[in-house]
Amino acid sequence: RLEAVVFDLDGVITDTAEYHYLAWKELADELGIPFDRNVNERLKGVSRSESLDILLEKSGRSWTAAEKEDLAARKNDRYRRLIGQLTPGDLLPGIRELLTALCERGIAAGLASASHNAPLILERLDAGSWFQAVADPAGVTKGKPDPEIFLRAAELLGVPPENCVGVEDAAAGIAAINAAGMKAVGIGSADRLSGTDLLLASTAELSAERLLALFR
Ligand code: G16
Ligand code: MG
Repeated sequence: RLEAVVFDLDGVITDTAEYHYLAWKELADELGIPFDRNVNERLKGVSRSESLDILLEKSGRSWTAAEKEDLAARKNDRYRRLIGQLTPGDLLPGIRELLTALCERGIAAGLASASHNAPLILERLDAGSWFQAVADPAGVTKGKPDPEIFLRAAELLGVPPENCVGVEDAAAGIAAINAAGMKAVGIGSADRLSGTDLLLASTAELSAERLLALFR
C-alpha cells in the first residue's frame, strides 16, 4: 500500500544543478582549475565536500582540511546568493500537481536530499508545507547510494519503507532507494538509470495514479 512518497530535491523538485555549476565554476576560475558542465554532471547528488574533492582533482596539488573548508564555504555563500532568486515558478513541471494530489489522498511526502540548503530552497519555492518530513543530511553518515537518507525520511514519516515510493534523477539515488526497500521511480533516460520500477522522461509525467499503480 502506498503511504508515502520520498523525493530527491535537485533534478526532481527543482533544478538547482545550474546554480551549483555557476557557484563551482566561479571558484574553479579563481583557482585556475578547469571545470565545465561535464564535470558538473558528476556532482549531481554528491555532497558538497565530495564535490569539492572532484573539482580539486585537476588542481595538481594537495589541500589541507582547513583550506578545503574555506573553499567549500566560499562556494556555498555564492550558491545561497544564487538560490535566493528561486521562486515558486521554478518548481519542475507536474510537481505542484503531484504534491497537491498526494495531499488530497492523504499520502505523505518526504524529502531525501543531500543538500544542507534544502530548507531554504523549499522556502523559496513556497513548497515547505507539502512535506511532512525533511531528512537532515547533517545527521546522515553515508551519502547515496547508501539508503540511509531515504530510510531516515521514512522513519520521520513513520512509514515502513516497503510502503514508500522514492523519486530520483541520479543513478546513485536509484541505488539508494532500492537498497532502502522502496519502489524506485526514475526521472531520466534508460542509458543513465537502471533498476527502476518506473522510468519517466520528465517530472511532467509523474502522477498520483502512476505511483499508486506500482502497488497493484
Ligand atoms: C544536491 C545536489 C548536489 C549537491 C548536494 C549538496 O543533492 O545534487 O550537486 O552537491 O545536494 O548540496 P549543498 O552544497 O547545498 O549541501 P540532491 O540529493 O538534492 O540531488
Ligand atoms: Mg537529484
